[in-house]
Amino acid sequence: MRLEETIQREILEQRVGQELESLTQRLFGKSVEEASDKEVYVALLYLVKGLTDATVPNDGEKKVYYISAEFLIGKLLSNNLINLDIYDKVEAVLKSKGKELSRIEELEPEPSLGNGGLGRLAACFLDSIATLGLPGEGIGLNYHFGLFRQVFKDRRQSAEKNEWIEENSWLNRTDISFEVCFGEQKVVSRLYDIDVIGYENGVNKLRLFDIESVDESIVKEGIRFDKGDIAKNLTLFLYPDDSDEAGQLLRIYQQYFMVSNAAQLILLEMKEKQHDLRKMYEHAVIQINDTHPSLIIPELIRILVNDKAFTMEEAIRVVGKTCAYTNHTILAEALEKWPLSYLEKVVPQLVPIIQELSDRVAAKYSDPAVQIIDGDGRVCMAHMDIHYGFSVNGVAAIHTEILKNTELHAFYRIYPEKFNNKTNGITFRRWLLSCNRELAALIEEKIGNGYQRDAMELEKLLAFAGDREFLEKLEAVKMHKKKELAAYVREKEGIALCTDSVFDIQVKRLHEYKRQQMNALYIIHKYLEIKDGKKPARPITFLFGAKAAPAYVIAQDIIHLLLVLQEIVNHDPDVRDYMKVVMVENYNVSYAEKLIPACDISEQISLASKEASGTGNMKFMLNGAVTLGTSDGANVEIHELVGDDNIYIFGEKSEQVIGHYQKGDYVSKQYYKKSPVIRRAVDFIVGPVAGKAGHKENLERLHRELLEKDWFMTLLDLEDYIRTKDRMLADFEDREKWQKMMLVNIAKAGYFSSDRTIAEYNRDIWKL
Ligand code: 26V
Repeated sequence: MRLEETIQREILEQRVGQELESLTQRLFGKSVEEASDKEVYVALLYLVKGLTDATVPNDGEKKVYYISAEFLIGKLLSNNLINLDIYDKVEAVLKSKGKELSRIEELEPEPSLGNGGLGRLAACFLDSIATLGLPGEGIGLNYHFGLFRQVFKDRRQSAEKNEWIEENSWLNRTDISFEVCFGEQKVVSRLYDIDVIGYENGVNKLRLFDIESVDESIVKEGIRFDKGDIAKNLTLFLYPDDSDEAGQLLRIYQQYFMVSNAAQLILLEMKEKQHDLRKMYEHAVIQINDTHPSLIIPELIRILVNDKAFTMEEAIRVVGKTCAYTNHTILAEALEKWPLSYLEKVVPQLVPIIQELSDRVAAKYSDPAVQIIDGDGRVCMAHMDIHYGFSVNGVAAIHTEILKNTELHAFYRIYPEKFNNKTNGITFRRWLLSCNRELAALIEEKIGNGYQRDAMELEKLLAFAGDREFLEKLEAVKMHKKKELAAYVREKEGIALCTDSVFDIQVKRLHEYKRQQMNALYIIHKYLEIKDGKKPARPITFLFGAKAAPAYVIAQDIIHLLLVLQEIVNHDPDVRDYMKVVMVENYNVSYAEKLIPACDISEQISLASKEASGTGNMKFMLNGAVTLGTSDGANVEIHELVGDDNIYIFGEKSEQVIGHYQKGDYVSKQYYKKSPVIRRAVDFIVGPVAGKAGHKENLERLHRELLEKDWFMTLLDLEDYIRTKDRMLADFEDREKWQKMMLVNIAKAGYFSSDRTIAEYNRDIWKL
């Protein structure tokens, strides 16, 4: 057996070598040795595409269509090589020809087709759907520039376009094309596919719609462009600034373009397979990822009634049995409500359908909380999904409970059977096997490779909690990843990190509810302590990565504060040997893959009740970081799994926080007045030291916000946060204790595999 395996591997390696050689010859007339890294990258792209073509597509009687405005897929080369099980072979072949796979991977541009958690989740789900061999595909948009590329200028964020589509890319142009009508105006779409390769399994597709008339040259400096000309701008950017009417209209144009294409594609497949449309739900299930694709419901109903001779009742029944909705946030400002007048302008053909759906609800229920069209004439997209879909799910246990008991309580009373929870997950292929090959190898050495198929097998690691040698090796891997990150940060940001310091990391979208500003106040507190002569036992490195919506003013101010602190702390001779602050530029999936394996302290400090789930928290845990977090989102489930001794939980609980909102009794100034520690940290923002490094306008506005509003209650938990983080830093000095915590966190991460999440979606909702 062993000999057979070795021979097989040698044959494959030889074949990979020959294939690659013939590709570089055919494409560039060069041998692999002669080809440039970029040319080798292109050859690898073709190699993977060839192997994918030879892989069996996952097919079946029923298929899931995961419709989403975002698929934050990240770079694909190394992930695809891993899923095809040829990573090591390719690496070995390249090495023998003087090439470094890791350097070649750097040359792949990262598609930025998502903002954060929601889009990344969709990408993890595609990986798991393919790996579990389920028939399913993602449907979304092919944004030419995606989300903006973040650049820091004068300690502020500015936005540039992110060009990711090259002549040779993972996109495959298809011959599928549809007409999409916006009232009188018609545009023609074009479908591009990206193959999604399952781990040692079949292949599925991510289907991205585009229009050929898009004109990239209309983008002026930064990401500015004429929002009016949709034939030219429709798929240029992801979520263009929607702070004004033109931006909001463009978003509706994008959403309708996405769902009109999706509906036409699904109906085309139904026709090709000769399925009975009246039993559509036996062959198709549509998962609506947040409310961005919600117009699929009225659109399908419209087509069935107008073109397929359905009665309204029949259409509502069939569509209702086909569509399921996932909620990803309880933030009121994030729940989409489009003015009926905007819909009238963009998609007048849908308005009578939406009106009808709304009237039917109004005739049955008088409660204003469950109406589809509200008193201000706005269409509540989530409400349409809940009334006219068959499933509503939250993304972590606590989140689903809050939906049922508070935010969507009125709906839960009408349709208790529709509500269900699906705790999020992450793909271990990307977030362990690919980004931390050293840790994966160490785990395999101890418990074999069964965990790669069944993540729960990671629990076998618990047996080694007393194994000194293993714990030391775990620590050695962490140190190795810290050194790699330090080298990268030095190159990218020009900042030298001390790898013996504690790496404390908060990376995620910038939002007040995530409370990066609370972390900043801790940094100020530490800085002032050091200035007072109180030195920490070991230097601390604070790392941040975050993009902020361009129109979100306070978020911009928080970024400014972090960059100001970076300047002050890293240049103060009294302090810089004890702490460093780094806000990395243009945080994205690729940067996450470098930061997460190197982390000691994982910051998950959202205001309790506000973070639906979080998925970064899971990635950090899997890579042996210890969580410092509130009882929010999936932190609650992490806490239950690892137990009190292996996590640091602080702050008020969600019931208390919800109570504060209901009573309106949180007054930030009271906390400021009561505590000299808080006062000193907060006032530093407008003091002379910060004033010298930063802009008065940003700093004063942020200071005012914290004292006069602080809607996300930063000061509520600040003192507890400082105490808990200090305790954590002290515990870091007990290396054996810390190593054991690392081990327990890795061992208990199996539950957060997206394979488990997808198996649950399939068991309870999709039934494929
Ligand atoms: C959207 C918006 C839109 C405009 C105003 C500000 C704002 C704030 C938040 C959002 C959230 C969009 C939905 C989203 O990304 N939710 C994230 O979904 C993840 C996957 O389920 C989950 O882990 C995160 O907790 C949740 O924030």
